[in-house]
Amino acid sequence: MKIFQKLLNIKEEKGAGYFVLIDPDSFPTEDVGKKVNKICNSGVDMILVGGSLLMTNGYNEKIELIKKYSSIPMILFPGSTSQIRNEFDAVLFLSLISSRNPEMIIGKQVISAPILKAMNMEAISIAYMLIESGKVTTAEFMSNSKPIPSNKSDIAVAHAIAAEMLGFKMIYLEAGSGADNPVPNEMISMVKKQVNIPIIVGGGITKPEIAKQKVIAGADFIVTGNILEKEGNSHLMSKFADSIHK
Ligand code: 1GP
Repeated sequence: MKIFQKLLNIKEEKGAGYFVLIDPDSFPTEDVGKKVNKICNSGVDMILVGGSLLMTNGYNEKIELIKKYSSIPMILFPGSTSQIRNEFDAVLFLSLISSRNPEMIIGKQVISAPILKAMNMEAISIAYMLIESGKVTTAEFMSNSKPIPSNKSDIAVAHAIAAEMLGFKMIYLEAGSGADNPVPNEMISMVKKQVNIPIIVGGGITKPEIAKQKVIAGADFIVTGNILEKEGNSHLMSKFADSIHK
């Protein structure tokens, strides 16, 4: 079964799905097994791997190991074309539709699409929107694009309607990794009212109760990354899963 169909099934069965984002820079190679086992035993639906920047060596080895230890799908959340690897079960094929930087909307995609096709890799088209979140995030800086102001839900809604009309499979409302403020509930619910495609919400979600509010507002999938990388926080994972699933 295709990963996109699995995502729809998760949404149907559990009300909403939970993704944990692994930043390959954030842990040493010898910790991969322990980390992945913890994720797979905490009710997480899928693992996302990626990041706007890679600062350490050993990416390829880590991807091989995550795949080896994982019992759930591993999906690429790409920061660049060079992160594409055969081991992934699918790739979130992002177009940064909130940007006016053509490289991030279509340029990178033209370079990576033939590679993904030749690999027979499932590419799930995602209308990716950066939402202003209190400070300049890595995604904003690296993509050289202005985020949508967090109090301008109508702008996000207009982008979302355009994304659905253009045939994107999903929408990703992104506050940016480590954001001070997550995407506002009001913006999520206004987008939800206007489109039928699933909505992923991530960035700055630091508590299970916050994740639950995002789901109540209309998020179909929640992503957490940073918060679980802080020492002693891995126990939060099953709490997040419980608060996201019905
Ligand atoms: C970033 O949405 C993800 O792309 C996760 O963000 O690291 O803040 O949880 P955090």
